Amino acid sequence: MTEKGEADSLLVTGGAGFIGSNFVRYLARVNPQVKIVVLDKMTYAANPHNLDGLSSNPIVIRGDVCDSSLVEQIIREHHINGIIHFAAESHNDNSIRDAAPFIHTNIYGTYVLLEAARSHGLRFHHVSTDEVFGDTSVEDVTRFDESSPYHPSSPYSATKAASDHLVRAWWRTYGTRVTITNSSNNYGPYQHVEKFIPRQITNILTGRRPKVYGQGKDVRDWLSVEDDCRAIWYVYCRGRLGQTYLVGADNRLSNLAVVQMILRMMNRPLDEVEFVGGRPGADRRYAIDASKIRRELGWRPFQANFAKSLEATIEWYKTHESWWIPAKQMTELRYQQEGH
Ligand code: NAD
Ligand code: TDX
Repeated sequence: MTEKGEADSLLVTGGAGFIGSNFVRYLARVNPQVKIVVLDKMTYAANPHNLDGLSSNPIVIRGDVCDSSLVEQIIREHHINGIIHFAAESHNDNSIRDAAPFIHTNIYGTYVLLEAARSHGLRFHHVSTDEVFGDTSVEDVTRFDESSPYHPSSPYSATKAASDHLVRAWWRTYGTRVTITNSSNNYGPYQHVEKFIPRQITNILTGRRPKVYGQGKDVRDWLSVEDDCRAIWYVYCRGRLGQTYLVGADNRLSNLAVVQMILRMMNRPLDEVEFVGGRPGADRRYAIDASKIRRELGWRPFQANFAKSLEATIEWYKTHESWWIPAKQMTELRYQQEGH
């Protein structure tokens, strides 16, 4: 039971993806009595092995969050009383190539789950991103907070912004018990090799050069996935209903600086970087002010030392080749076709 005695049967959408699977692992560790039902479409981004080896095995259902009758059936069958919604198409580059699955899953899928939460009176937590606020210039020193205006740039971030608006509308109109977290860039184990940090580590491990878009000046605010999972759980259990909480650990670094750290940690020369074509409409800088979740819920990052956690992430990819090798070649082929 959580502090409010709510989440003893939890539907975790997207639980076989990167953050979702880390969340299931986290929860199995800190609250093993919570029954977890994972609903995941098992897209290219999922890996069913992400959930292997848990002592309290979650129930894993392969299916689409857009399938309202399946969602209804799961809620009834498993006596679900809360939803934590991770499922999404999550990669900006893919959304630039083809926005359709993003619009379907990220917007329509969120609507289906909100309707289910409304009709069954369920608690609903929506996992969202700092990208809904757009970017700042690289030189800027300001940070986004909960009152920052929405200004998304890519098809991906526009669909996440739309889903956030739906969540707030269900709170205001129907009183559905919602919360939202908007987190900055996560890193850690089980992240797909299409994403920046795992791509560079696995490029080096497979004899490729790290690929940096443009000149590598764009800045991201890195957050360890475990710190994000804990923040999501704090907000689910103790967050004020109808509220948004921003999550970040003040680890802002240019992409080039991160790649150079990885090269150094992997004993490679710094000039091994290959600069490739940038992303159309690329966001320059994200920066998160996480004061609200710190103040209201006592959250703070446990893995605030980015270099140390990056080392651990490199070690994870070194020791989990069989996890990422099957996806690597296809991912690089796709990037090659796009000039990245
Ligand atoms: P991911 O791509 O690794 O995982 C997404 C999961 O959702 C996959 O398992 C996939 O199979 C599943 N999925 C996709 N479409 C589905 C559908 N229609 N029905 C059911 N399942 C479906 O993504 P991630 O990086 O783990 O991100 C999880 C959530 O966190 C997303 O909502 C994303 O927008 C948000 N977020 C991510 C980051 C980040 O840095 N990765 C930062 C902030 C917020
Ligand atoms: O090979 C690369 N080289 C490179 O320079 C890749 C894959 C990316 N980049 C750059 C683009 C970005 O400036 O690195 C930065 C990070 O890129 P991604 O890992 O694709 O992340 P980003 O676009 O910032 O979005 C991520 O954080 C917010 C997640 O993918 C989103 O799901 C989340 O909402």
